[in-house]
Amino acid sequence: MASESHHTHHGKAAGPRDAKRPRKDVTEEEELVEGIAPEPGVHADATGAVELWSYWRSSSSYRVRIALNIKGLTFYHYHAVHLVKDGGKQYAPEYVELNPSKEVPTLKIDGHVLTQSQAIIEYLDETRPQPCLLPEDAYERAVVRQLCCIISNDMQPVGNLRVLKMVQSFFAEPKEKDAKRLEWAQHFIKLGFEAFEAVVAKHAGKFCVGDAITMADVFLAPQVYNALRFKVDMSAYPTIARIAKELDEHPAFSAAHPSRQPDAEAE
Ligand SMILES: N[C@@H](CCC(=O)N[C@@H](CS)C(=O)NCC(=O)O)C(=O)O
Repeated sequence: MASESHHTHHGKAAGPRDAKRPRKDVTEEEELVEGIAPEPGVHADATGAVELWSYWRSSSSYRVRIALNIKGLTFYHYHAVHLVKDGGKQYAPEYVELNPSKEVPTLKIDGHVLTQSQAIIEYLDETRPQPCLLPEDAYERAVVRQLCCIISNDMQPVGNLRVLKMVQSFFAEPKEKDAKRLEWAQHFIKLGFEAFEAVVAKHAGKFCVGDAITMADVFLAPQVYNALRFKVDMSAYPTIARIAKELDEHPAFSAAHPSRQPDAEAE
């Protein structure tokens, strides 16, 4: 099995929305995930179920979970893809058919299978425009995308699991493997956050670009979670730290937090 199936819902009582979910995946393993309450009348997906393949600690999956919550798409099947167990379930042939990059996340929505978190989030924003994750002004949109690129092009790829594993493979001693992995991860997080801080300091209001949540915030929160995992001192990035604290308290972000996912493990 490439993934373990869970489903997400927000109330104990079965409501009309529950009736829309296909029942085939509902097993004893199902778990209740507390999220934000959806707006009355908002349906997860007009054409059927929304399904997310995710790993609790994956920052790219975390981005998509936040975006789904912001869009009120809080009822979806959660398929846990364990990136470490048995060499990584992302390599299982049935999963690779869904996601040829052998990565999470993958989202099934509107009858489409989508991969690449930024493409997924932009699809959600284009098909469900409210609340909007990209500003109306073209320059502000460019700034939002610039911030997203710092995270998704410059930072996350070099800190990805497969890259960290490769770094470790160059060293023989377990202690050295761990030390070099940490050094590598911290180096690129710091480099990226220095750039992000310089840009965001010029554009931030309550959030990264002005006072409304944008895609830049959706990308930032998971990257800060990742930085904290790698013990990066966030006091060097005061604007980022302030916004991250603000985002932590937002229900769409807190419900998407790794610790609140069905496949969360003790840290
Ligand atoms: N550009 C991709 C990156 C996805 C990605 O790297 N996912 C990581 C977890 S955050 C992964 O699945 N890594 C598995 C591996 O390295 O084997 C996206 O934005 O969706």
